[in-house]
Amino acid sequence: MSGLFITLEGPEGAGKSTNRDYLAARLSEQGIEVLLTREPGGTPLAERVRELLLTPSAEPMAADTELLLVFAARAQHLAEVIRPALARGSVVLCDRFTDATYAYQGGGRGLSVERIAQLETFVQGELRPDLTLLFDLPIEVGLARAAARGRLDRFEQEGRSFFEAVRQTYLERAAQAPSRYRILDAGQSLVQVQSALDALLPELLVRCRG
Ligand code: Z5A
Repeated sequence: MSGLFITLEGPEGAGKSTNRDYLAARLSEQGIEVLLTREPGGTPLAERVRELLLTPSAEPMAADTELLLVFAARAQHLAEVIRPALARGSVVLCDRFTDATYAYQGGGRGLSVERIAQLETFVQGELRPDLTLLFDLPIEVGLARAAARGRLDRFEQEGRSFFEAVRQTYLERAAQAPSRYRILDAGQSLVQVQSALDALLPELLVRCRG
């Protein structure tokens, strides 16, 4: 595979989508072919799985069901979108990927890391992100941004301890593999976050062209 796989991660309301679009515009200005996508989702079938995962329901979803749905959507997304784009040499900017599974299903739900790692290998083989931008911010700031948008999805209805575990898992994973992660302070104003992204741009351009 000759493209570059960049993921954006972080807790609720961290600004991943907003900054994914900003980064895509900066890269496109430099003549880089960028494919924007997201998880769960990214294909019609995977978007239907996303609906199942995010829509609150009277029937509680078992944690293992949630984990398998996340990886089912990912298998489709990889086959239909991500692997073909990387094979074409594109830069793929993906809003959440398997780090989110470790953070939400592992940290948040308490599922075994070994089980998640087995599914990761089963679904992805050797494929891992080349670079992950972690948008980190205090939980209350992100939840306030999410709440300002109105109706909360199934995950956003969780309690504070769930989101603290999500945030800690992200930070621990970044500390374990610092060469893959760049941590951005997403609690700052949007202008400040985007100027931190601008500072990363020269490195990103080298890697995109590499
Ligand atoms: N999930 C999972 O459990 N396991 C998995 O493996 C995967 C996902 C892949 C859907 O993800 C859910 O799926 C997610 C985890 C679970 N949990 N939830 N909910 P999602 O990415 O679609 O959902 P999200 O994290 O809730 O997205 P979000 O809240 O839209 O966050 P965001 O993309 O990081 O933020 P945003 O949309 O760019 O910005 C949110 C608002 O804040 C918006 O009004 C912005 O204008 C504003 N904003 C952004 N940045 C700033 C700054 N710096 N200052 C002030 N305001 C800002």
